[in-house]
Amino acid sequence: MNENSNEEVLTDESKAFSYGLNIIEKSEPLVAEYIRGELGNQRNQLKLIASENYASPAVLLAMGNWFSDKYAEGTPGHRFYAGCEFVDKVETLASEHAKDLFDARYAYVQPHSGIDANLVAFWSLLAYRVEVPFLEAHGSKHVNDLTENDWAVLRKAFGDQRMIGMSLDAGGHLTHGFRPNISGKLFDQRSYGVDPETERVDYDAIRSLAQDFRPLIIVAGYSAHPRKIDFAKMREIADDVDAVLMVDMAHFAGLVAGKVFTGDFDPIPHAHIVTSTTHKSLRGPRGGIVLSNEEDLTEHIDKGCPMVLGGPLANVMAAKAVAFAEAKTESFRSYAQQVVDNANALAEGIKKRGGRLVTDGTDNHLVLVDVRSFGLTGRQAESALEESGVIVNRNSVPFDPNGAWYTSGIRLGTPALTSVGMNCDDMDHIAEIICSTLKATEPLTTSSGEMSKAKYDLSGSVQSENRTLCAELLGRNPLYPEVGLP
Ligand code: DSN
Repeated sequence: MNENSNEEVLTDESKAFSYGLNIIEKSEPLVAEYIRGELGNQRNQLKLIASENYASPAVLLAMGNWFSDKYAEGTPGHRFYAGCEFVDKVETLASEHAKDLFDARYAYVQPHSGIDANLVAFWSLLAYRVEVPFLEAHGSKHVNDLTENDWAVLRKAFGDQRMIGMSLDAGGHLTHGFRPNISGKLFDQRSYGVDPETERVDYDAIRSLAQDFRPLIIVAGYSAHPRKIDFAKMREIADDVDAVLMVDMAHFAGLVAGKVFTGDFDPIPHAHIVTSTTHKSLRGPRGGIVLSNEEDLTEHIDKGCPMVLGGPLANVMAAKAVAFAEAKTESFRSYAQQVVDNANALAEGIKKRGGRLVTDGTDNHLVLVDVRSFGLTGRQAESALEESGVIVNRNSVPFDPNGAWYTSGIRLGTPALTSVGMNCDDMDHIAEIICSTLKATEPLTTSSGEMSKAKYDLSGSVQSENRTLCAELLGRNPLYPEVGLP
């Protein structure tokens, strides 16, 4: 409040979002209502989804403007549309920031998501390793110059390529060659798991799989593995079998940007190509990027649009430029270190209260709890925690007997709660909320007398105490305090 009057002093952020919502309200009031509702929900939930975060007001606002109206297929200076002066500038700025942030020679900032970034990477690798040599062998410069027969042979050659990636139950991602995703329909894929004892990556096993299977591409990266990966070792394995090393750092890009993962654990100096999302630990807008240090690959990556992407979203590239600028600051480095410290504190807090963790701990932003240690499935744990005000997602654990639907684990991540300022003490309180909820949850029996994998009973008193504790934690660490929307 202003000292000399009763008028409330509104921050720029409050004005921007509240005036924006007033304008939206005039066109479709329900949308304004739903946007307000989403903020309300996010403010009332303890968000531990490892792949989510809270982007800054500057990142959010950079997405909502007239850049959204412009078509700009192509690359800066080489567009298929006229009138791209400022799209060129903003794409170049985002790309320069990304190169600087990650110390990469080349950055492509157009992918709309992680799956798109991976598709750009796959097709640029196929162009470089399969199409270019084929065209050279046939004395052609372009696929349009090939005869129908030669084109059929090349199309088949694309489909004959091999890839290896981390298995889904070990924490890999669908886009790393699994059949429900287009990558699994395109590539002949084999996956590597983790060591059954340590649940960590077994580099010797990967080497022997690579030597037997001779893949074109080795994918490293994960969406649910709580440990760092040694990319120098992965590169040695790739070089040994003349494969390309592709790293999908979507989950831990913020830890690379924040210089928590350096040396052998920084993928950029070791991989031929690196892909990422921009919205997870990196805390930018929803989107993807591709980075590389390989000069020979860049012209193929640049063809991502229109090869596999629709027209670039200039508004999102603008928001990426803002997010990369933010990630270059000292405060982002402190944030990234705190994400990891918080994950470690959360892991220790859960262990000391009787929870079993995959790999017995963490050295990144995520913790994978084997909820069989509480007599539950992942599905039961996820729902019981939601009732207590904690948002997590169920996840397979290595060698999971409960399959991908019910699962035996929950995945917890600290990027979002670290963004609102929570620290290691807060993580210990959260570990207590999680463990007391899970201890107070009992699976129900089905009509045939078996233990249900979905139904459960949660003690009402524990649930309501924990909801109060969550509200207190969120009250001390509010989301977007500068945005004064009710
Ligand atoms: N949905 C993201 C995650 O949760 O890891 C990746 O697809």
